[in-house]
Amino acid sequence: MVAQRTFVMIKPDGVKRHLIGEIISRLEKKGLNIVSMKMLKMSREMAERLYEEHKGKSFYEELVSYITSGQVVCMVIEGDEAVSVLRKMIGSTDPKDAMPGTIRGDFALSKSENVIHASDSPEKALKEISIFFSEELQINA
Ligand code: FUP
Repeated sequence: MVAQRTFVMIKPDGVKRHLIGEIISRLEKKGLNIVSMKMLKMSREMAERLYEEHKGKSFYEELVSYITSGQVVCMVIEGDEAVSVLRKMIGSTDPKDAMPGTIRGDFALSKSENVIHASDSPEKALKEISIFFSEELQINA
């Protein structure tokens, strides 16, 4: 087993809808470890770094405005193949396509307000952890 770290964030709609406990419970029951966790309101700068790849797209301004609109819960999650395991657990970007049993499949309907974010590659996990946490938490990502 190679422990891997990934970045997971409960988005403003997930926090407002009181889904923090439900989501953390699923991660813990899966056997993943929470290495670090914090609640904060993202600055515009943080949002621009997180969603750098989407700059210039039609939904970019709406995305940045939404993600900075309220508190988020940021986590560093560790486990065997944590990056791909988390991607499977959160489900497809558009919750209308997400399978029942996934977090987006069970709790969301809107593509722009889809409850949760998780890094889509080990490289992105490294980058995204560095936006929110100190560097020593990036190991093994
Ligand atoms: P994901 O990695 O599943 O979060 O998806 P993306 O990185 O492709 O998109 C990041 C966020 O942009 C999504 F969570 C929601 C938002 N988005 C839109 O609002 N409209 C789109 O057409 C695509 C993405």
